Amino acid sequence: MKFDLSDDQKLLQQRIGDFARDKIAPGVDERDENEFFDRTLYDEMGSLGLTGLCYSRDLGGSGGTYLDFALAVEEVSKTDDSLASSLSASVFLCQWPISQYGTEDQKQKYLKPLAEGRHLGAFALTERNAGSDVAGMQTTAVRQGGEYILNGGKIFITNGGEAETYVVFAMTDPAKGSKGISAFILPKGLPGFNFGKREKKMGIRGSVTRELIFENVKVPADQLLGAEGQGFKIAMTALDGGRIGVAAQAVGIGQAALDHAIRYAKERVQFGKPIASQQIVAFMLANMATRLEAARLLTYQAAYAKDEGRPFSKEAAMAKSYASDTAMAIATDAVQIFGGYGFSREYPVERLMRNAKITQIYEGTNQIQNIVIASALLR
Ligand code: COS
Repeated sequence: MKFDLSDDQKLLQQRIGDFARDKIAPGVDERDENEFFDRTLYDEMGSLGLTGLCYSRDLGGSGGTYLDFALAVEEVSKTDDSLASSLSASVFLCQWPISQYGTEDQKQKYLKPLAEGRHLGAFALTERNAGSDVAGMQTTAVRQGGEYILNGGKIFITNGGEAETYVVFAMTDPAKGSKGISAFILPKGLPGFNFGKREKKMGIRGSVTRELIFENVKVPADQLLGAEGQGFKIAMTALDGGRIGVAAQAVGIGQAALDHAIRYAKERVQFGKPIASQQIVAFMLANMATRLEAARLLTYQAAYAKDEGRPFSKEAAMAKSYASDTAMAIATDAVQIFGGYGFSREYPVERLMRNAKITQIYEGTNQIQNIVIASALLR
């Protein structure tokens, strides 16, 4: 068993780390404060090849692995997890289902510009009355000749309004429950496809989360993704991959919080010595680092299983659940180590604590992850 990253993977981490230091870090607080998604930074990540890392060269990618991509998400997340969240949602949740279930035409038309980083993608599953319970969705798609007519709406959509391409789920046969869901590719700009409320969020404020509204949207039948009725499976398999991205994002947040806490604990002097010399603080740091390493290993293991073509739903759910709880715990401890300064918005750990929270919630709450893990164990 090998635990080392390859030289290429270390080089990738270094390249992204340099980019993050030079380009991403300078405006991270302002973007959070102003709730600003900086598309130029996303475009630059595309130019660096991050949006196409795990797709083949003929589709605009560089033929890398999902583990490479998880490393990229982690590295971006250390500096700006809002940006990591936009990247991960586009690549795992929009690009991947097109790569897996799309026709050749769909891949050339939609996946290629996404993988090349010229377009941004989104995944539209959640509805007002259908969050954890995906089969409860009320958006409908009714076939009329060569088109489907979509009506309904989606909420909490990462990259909503900013993205050019949306993988959207709708009921084509409501009587069949989860087997009556189908997936569609919707480009931005289709008549009747509009954007509603932009969420004002606790964290990841540098990424956009928005409502989608469908009013008699005419979707050509060749924009059906996969087969009619295959939508639930497409959504679940996309979320399996997406959870590796959330886990990587959480590991990045945890690493950033730990780094800040170590630096501060070595500098901050109380009772005549740095607080890092107080055993109570040193032991907190030790526990934070140990949990983080376990979260990282679970994340890489899930990505590796995906790359090897093995079942990985359980592994991804474990990684997502453990890494997100870990990020929340580490960020909270980092705030504690900073004391009053940790509660101040002048220091980055309060942003990390706010941002960690969403990793326990989106792409399935951690309660849902336990359902996925338990159902795999008991199957
Ligand atoms: N990968 C591939 N197929 C999957 C799948 C996955 N991860 N999860 C479910 N499916 C398939 C099932 O195998 C089943 O197909 P068949 O009937 O052909 O065997 C079909 O989808 C319907 O699944 P169903 O939900 O009826 O039963 P299961 O017992 O397989 O799954 C759980 C139960 C709870 C594990 C599943 O419904 C689930 O993962 N729900 C979580 C939903 C979720 O993540 N919500 C949050 C959304 S956040 S945007």
